[in-house]
Amino acid sequence: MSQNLTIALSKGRIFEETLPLLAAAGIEPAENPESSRKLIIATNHEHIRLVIVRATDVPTYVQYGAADFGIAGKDVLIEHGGEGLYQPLDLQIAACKMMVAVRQGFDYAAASRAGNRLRVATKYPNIAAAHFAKKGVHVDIIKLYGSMELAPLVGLSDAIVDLVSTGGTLKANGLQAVEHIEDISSRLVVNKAALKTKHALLEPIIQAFASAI
Ligand code: PRT
Ligand code: MG
Repeated sequence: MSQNLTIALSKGRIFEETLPLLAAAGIEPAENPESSRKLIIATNHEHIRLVIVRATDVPTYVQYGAADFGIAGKDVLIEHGGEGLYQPLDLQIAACKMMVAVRQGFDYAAASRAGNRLRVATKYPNIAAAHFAKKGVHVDIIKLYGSMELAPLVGLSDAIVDLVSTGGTLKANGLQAVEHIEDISSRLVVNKAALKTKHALLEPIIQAFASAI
């Protein structure tokens, strides 16, 4: 019986930075998801296909076995919890930093003293809560789904917890990074059951990725 492989990827930077890794494993997508509206993309291998999902949904597809493996940011994996996922490789792609940022001129040192209460807007409530708990700072976490940079500008929060790569977005919005939480990059995530049942198919791909990093 010939087995099929399904790979979950998100559009944008992860897809772009994964292409060379796929190429190293001899896998070429038949279409570009940026220009195609298809959510299932064939490859040059009849038994290998890609599914295009939101970055935050990649661990879920892999956890439930709807995809055999995928690529997800460490930010997304920490928030998801990693249940049912084997994480064999840090692919060192889509690198950035999880940071605390505030309005320029805001006295973060005073506002974040142990015992104080800080309002923090973020897409990453688990990461933010763990970070401030470790510092002994009480926080009210406000969950957002995007454009975190706006929150301190309109008085929704004192601070944000967000990803920073060039720093351009913070700067353009009069914000500054004040604390480093975590270095972030993307990981290969494999469904734990598939790792056993499809080992012969998966192993060479994992090896090819590992040597291409
Ligand atoms: O966009 P969508 O809501 O669908 O989902 P997403 O934003 O989670 O997906 P995507 O494709 O934007 O990001 C996928 C993964 O890329 C994330 O999970 C991270 O692991 C990683 N990554 C690397 C980043 C960045 N760098 C990054 N800079 N994800 C987001 N950003 C955003 C950041 O949130 C901020 O708004 O870019 C802005 C800051 O960039 P600079 O360069 O201005 O500092
Ligand atoms: Mg995005």
